[in-house]
Amino acid sequence: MSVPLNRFRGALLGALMGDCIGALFEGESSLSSTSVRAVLENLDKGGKPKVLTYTDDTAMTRSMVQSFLENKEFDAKDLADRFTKEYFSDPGRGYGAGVTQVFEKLYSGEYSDIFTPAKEQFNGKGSYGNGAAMRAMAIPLAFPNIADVIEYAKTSGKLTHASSLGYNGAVLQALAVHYALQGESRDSFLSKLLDHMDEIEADEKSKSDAVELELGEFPYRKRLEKIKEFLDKRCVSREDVVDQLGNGVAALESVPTAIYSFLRCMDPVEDLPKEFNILQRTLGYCFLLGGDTDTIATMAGAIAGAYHGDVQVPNEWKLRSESYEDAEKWAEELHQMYTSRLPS
Ligand code: F2R
Ligand code: MG
Ligand code: MG
Ligand code: MG
Repeated sequence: MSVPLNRFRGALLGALMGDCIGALFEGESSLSSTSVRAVLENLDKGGKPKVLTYTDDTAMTRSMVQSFLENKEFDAKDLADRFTKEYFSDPGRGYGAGVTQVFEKLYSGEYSDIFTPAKEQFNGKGSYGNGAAMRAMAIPLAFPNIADVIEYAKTSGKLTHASSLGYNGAVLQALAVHYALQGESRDSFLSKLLDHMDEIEADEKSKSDAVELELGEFPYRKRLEKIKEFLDKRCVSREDVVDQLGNGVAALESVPTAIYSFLRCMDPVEDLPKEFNILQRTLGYCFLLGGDTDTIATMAGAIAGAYHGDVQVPNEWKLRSESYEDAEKWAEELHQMYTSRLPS
C-alpha cells in the first residue's frame, strides 16, 4: 500500500525531536509536570539553548538511513562499519556504557565475524539494552515488505545486541513503525503486534534468554497484553505505567512503554497543555514518565510521527532540533525508496 510522504517526515522528525528534547530529561526519576512544562514553554518562547543536540539514538539512526540510501539494499557489514566510524568520529553522543566495547572490537580488525563482538558482551549473554530498538525505525521507512522488516531488524540488532531481549525489542519497534505508516486502527495495530510477538518469541533462544532473566516466556507479548489492559481502563497513573511497563534502558523496559505512550496519547492527557496536538502530547507524556526519556520519546515519536504525519510537527520544536534539515531531505529519499519497492 502506498504511504504519503508526510508520514515519512513525521516519523523522522518525531524521532529526532523526541531524542533532542528528551535528552534534557534523561535519567531523571521524578519529574514534575511543572518542570517539564517549564522546559517546553521555554522552547516555544525561543529561549536558550537555540539548538538541542541529538544523542546516540539519532547518531545510529542516521547511519542506518545513510546505509540504506547509499546501498539501496540492506547490508549488515556496511552498517557495522558505519556505526563504528560514527562512534569514533563523534564519541560524545551519550552511548550506552557497554556498546562502545563492540565498536572498539569492530575497529580493531581482529574479528572476521561482525556479529562476534556483540555475542561477547556481558560475559557472553549479549546486551538487552534498547540501543538496537532506538534506531530500528529506519528499517520500515526503507523496506515495505513485512518479512524484510522483521529479518533486517533482527540482523541489524544483532550487530550490537546479541540477547534476544535486545534484538526482539528492535523487531517490535520496527513493526510498530511499519503499522503506524499504514495508519492501522488502534485495536488492529495492537493485535497485529501481539500476533507477531507470538511467533517471534517462540524460538528456543528467545524462550531460554527470557527464562534465564526470570521474565518467563514471551515477555514482550505479556507487556503488549498489559498495554491492552491499561488502554481498557479509564485511568492509569504514570506511576503504574513505570511500574508495570518500565522506563529504563533495557529494551523490554522501554519499547512497550513507547508503544503504550503512542496509543495512550490519542486521548487527552492531564498535566500537559490542552493546546498540544497528539504528537506533542505523545512526546510530552514520555518526558513525564522520566527515566530513559530520550530513547522512549524517540521511539514513540517515530511511531506517532509515522501515524499522524508532519502536520503535527511543531515548528519551534523542529527548528531547535540539530540537523532537522537532514531528516526532511532523507524523508523524501526514503519515501522514494519505499515506494519503488512496493509490488506493482
Ligand atoms: N547511555 C545512555 N545514557 C546514560 C547517560 C548518558 C549521558 N547523558 C552522557 O552524556 O553520557 N543512553 C544511551 O544508552 C541507551 C542505549 O544503550 P545500548 O546501546 O543498548 O547500550 P548497552 O551498553 O549495550 O546497554 C545499556 C545498558 O544496559 C545494561 N545491560 C544491557 N545488557 C545487559 C546484560 N546482559 N546484563 C546486565 N546489564 C545489561 C547495562 O547497564 C548497559 O550499559 C539509550 O538510553 C541511549 O540513549
Ligand atoms: Mg541517547
Ligand atoms: Mg553493498
Ligand atoms: Mg536513552
